[in-house]
Amino acid sequence: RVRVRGVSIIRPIIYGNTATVLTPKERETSHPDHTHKWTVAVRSAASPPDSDQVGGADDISYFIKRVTFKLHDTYPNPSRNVDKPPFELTETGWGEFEIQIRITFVQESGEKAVTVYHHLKLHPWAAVGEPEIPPLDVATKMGPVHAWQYDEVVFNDPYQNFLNLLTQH
Ligand code: SLL
Repeated sequence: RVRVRGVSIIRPIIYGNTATVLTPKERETSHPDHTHKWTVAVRSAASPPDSDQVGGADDISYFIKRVTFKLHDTYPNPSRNVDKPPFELTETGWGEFEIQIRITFVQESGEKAVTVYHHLKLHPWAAVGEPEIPPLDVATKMGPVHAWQYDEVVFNDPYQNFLNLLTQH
């Protein structure tokens, strides 16, 4: 196991969520208190928004082994592991909260897991003078909410075999 000194490999990622107001049809089959459907994800920053993240140039599973999304304690089994791409989780709910996102790298990397935090955003930004949380019918018309954060995973002095793996992609 030899580290290659002086080399840094950077992989751009995004993490965050999209959210929509549940349609009347969706509300029939979900928890009575739930108003929104949302998806939280970790993705390659190089991926097109509609990518399924599997296999293509935007697949991040060659260096990420697992993503753990730690949800609010009001959810059953709040710690959710995703072990293959797409590294995302879809749920319904009524409230915003902080999601802990733990990214575990592949074994060969020899790297410790990293943790980032994302504030789940359900409500669109209100215009000045408008209520902070718009009524659901107004929010529905405004369309999906998107809240994404750009970040970079940096591997310093990577092991030679891991460096090979990284640069083959
Ligand atoms: C708070 N921000 O600090 C709020 C918590 C919790 C949201 C929001 C669903 C839970 C369930 C849900 O939307 N929880 O019914 O499974 O108090």
